[in-house]
Amino acid sequence: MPPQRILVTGAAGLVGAMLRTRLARPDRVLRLLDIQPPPAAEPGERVELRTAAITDPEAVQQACAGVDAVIHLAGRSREHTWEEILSTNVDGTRNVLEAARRAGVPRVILASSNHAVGFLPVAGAGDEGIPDEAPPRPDTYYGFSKAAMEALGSLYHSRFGMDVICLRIGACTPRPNDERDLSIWLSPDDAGRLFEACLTTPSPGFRVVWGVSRNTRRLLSPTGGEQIGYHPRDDAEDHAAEVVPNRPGTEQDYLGASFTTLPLGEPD
Ligand code: 15L
Repeated sequence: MPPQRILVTGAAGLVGAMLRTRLARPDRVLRLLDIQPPPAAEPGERVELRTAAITDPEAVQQACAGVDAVIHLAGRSREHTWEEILSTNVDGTRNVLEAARRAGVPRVILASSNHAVGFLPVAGAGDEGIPDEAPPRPDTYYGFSKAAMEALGSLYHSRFGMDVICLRIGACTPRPNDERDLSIWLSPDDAGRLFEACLTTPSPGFRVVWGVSRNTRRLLSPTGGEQIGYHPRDDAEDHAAEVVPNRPGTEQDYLGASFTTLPLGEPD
């Protein structure tokens, strides 16, 4: 059997680096693409390194050749100018989906964000948590681009039958940094478990799923994750003594917190 081959865009970024070791399997090749050259392969590591921008459709097309699944992490990860957000996050995502379609890649996992729904009131979470598929309420142009990403994923599923899972990631950092993160943290190990579930769950169709750990101060529903076989183990509460208070004056009534008051279109 040939090895499974997975293209990871944005592989040199924070989440990409976390996944590189955690998604490694003896029968799997990770094709790592980034605009910055990804770090060289370790001895025995089954990786293929590609340096290219997702705004280059030909390079993305070449990167999709012979691939079984795409994990799309690349893009601006915070607020930026409208032009840059449209080019990198919206056109870039469309390039990835279109290249995957042309190459016959059956499954694409899209890194969306809590900021696609950043204007959801935290008070409305209830005991069950905010549902995975809550309608878009972006808090920035960045959040808009994540909502657009989800809509593009839905389009490519409906038109072409591709499996597309959009992960609305909370705060994926080595440790929770501030009080807010105690509700929305996604630990590096749980990120590995989540993306592995996305790769292995049978016939997911189109889904929107929260990307969070098993946090005591739960705000977001665990249901969508459970349905794809994601069983998080980490709890931000274990780090509660180390986090800093939320910055005074930042908006905590909404899920997107400080993003809801950032100047729109100003690089953050
Ligand atoms: C995101 O979507 C960003 O990419 C990340 O930098 C964090 O700001 C995170 O959301 C968050 O909400 O903490």
